[in-house]
Formats: sequence, structure tokens, C-alpha cells
Amino acid sequence: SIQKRKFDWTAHQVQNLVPCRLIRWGTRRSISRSSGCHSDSQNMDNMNRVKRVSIEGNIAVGKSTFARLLQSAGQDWEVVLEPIGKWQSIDSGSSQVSSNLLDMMYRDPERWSYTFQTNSCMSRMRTQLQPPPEHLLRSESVPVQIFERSVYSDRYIFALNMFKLGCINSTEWAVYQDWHSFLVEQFGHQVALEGIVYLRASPQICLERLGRRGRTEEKGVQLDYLETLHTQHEEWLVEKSTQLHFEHLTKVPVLVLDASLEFENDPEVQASFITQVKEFFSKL
Ligand code: DCM
Ligand code: MG
Repeated sequence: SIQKRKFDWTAHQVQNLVPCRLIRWGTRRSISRSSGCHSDSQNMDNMNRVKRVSIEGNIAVGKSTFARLLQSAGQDWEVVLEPIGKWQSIDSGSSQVSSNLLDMMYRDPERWSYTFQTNSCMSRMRTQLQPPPEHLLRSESVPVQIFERSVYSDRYIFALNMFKLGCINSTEWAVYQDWHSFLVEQFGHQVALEGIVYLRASPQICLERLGRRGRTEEKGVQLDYLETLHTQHEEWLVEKSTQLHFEHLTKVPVLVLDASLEFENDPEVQASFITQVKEFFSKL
């Protein structure tokens, strides 16, 4: 299991492992997300109408439940879930056995965190690059693509946390940040977000939900690990003290929802969440 470890880094060291340059681009996507329609200006206009939002929050806080709730709200919203199945079953090629990288990472974080974070971010990059479905492009109201987490939480929550805990060493961290900045910069508008919904609950509540969910790989996860992740969320999305490397990200509006409420089985809380989300989306 992952134990909170003493670490001897300073903010200065963290920030200076890679040249810290803010990557800039316009706030609206101006290029087509799928090849073949560059000349189709109507299609591009439609693409640019689609808002892209991520749902962020600690492990087991209820992101998938919340995502399903949004999907069933019947709006012109498309929910894209985290590709966790892929992390649990990596095709190992010739040996014809798949390996569970999520499990390997939790069993031996110092050995596998870098590999896990590389794989999870790459697979997420692919899902975040998916063009929105046709029906969203034709919708009358404001269409929204909603992602469960993002390439930004991969870096500024999980990978950074693993680096702080000493499970990713400074060489791995430099390499990670280098390719992450490069890819996000290359894909530019295609992976940019217009909004973030932060499901916020105490680490204690997340631990209870994690126990109830009972995902085998996460058996060893303890409160102190969830506390470090909670701190990362707070620093990035509430206190805004995390140093970011993408200019647009510093300006993305954040809706904070009180996920300590047991919303899974409470229609009143669900209705209130949907109202707040609609209001938030309408202003993006
Ligand atoms: N996870 C991780 N690093 C990432 C993304 C996810 O370690 N960059 C882990 C945390 C959880 C699982 O994957 O164990 C996702 O579960 P949940 O969606 O409940 O947060
Ligand atoms: Mg989930």
C-alpha cells in the first residue's frame, strides 16, 4: 500500500525540473478536431460550439455516479468515462497474458507509478481527442462533452502527488513533464477545457465510499494517501496555488459541488446538482 512518505523536495525544485514556460493559445478551439473536415466551415462552427468540461475529485468520491446522473439528465451532454478498464488489462503482446497495471502500481508504487501515469495519461489523451458524436453537433441547445477526469488531473493531481511522495523520482518527473507539455501543446485546442466541475468531499468520506465500492486493487489505499490527493485538488482547484504550465488552464472556471452529501440516492440533492450544472454550463 502507499504510505505517506517523508519527502525532501521544495516548491522551487518541483517547478524548475523542466523549464516553466506557460503554453499559450486562444480560449476557443479554432481548428477542426477530426481530420477531413477542415474545409467544412459549418462543421467547424458546430465543433466549436461543443463545450468541454471535466469532472474532478478524489478517488471514490462519486465521479462515475455523478457522470451517469448527468447523462440521464437528458440534455445534449455526452459523458466520457475514465478508461480504467484499459489500465487493469494491458495487452502484453506475445505472452498473451494481460497485466493489471493499476494493481501493480498499488502493490509497488515506486516501481510502477511512472509507467502507470504514462499509460493512464496516454489513454486519456486518446479519449479526450475523440470528436463529439454527430447528434451533439446538430443539437439546438449548447452541447457539452463531459470527461471523467482529464490530462490535467493526471499531471497536477496524481503524477505530481506521486513525485511528492517519492514514488516518481526526479528523472522520471522531468521526463513525464516534458512529454506531457509537448503533447498538450501539440494537441492545443483539442484537449483544452472550458470548465471543470470539482466534486469535493473529505478524504474520510472518500475512504468510506472506497470501502463500499470494493475495487480489489484499491484494498490497500489508506486515509493518508487520500489526504495527499485531497490537498492536491484543493491547491489546484480552490486555492489555485499549483503552478500550471498551460495558460488557458489558469482561467478555466471551476464549479465546486458539495459531494459530502449522499447524492447517489437522494433525488433532491441530484436535482440541485443538475440545476447548478446547467447554470454553470450556460455561462461557459
Ligand atoms: N488513478 C491514478 N492516477 C491517475 C488516474 C487514476 O492513480 N492519473 C487511479 C486512482 C483510482 C483509479 O485510478 O484508484 C480511478 O478511480 P476513481 O475514478 O474512483 O478515482
Ligand atoms: Mg470512477
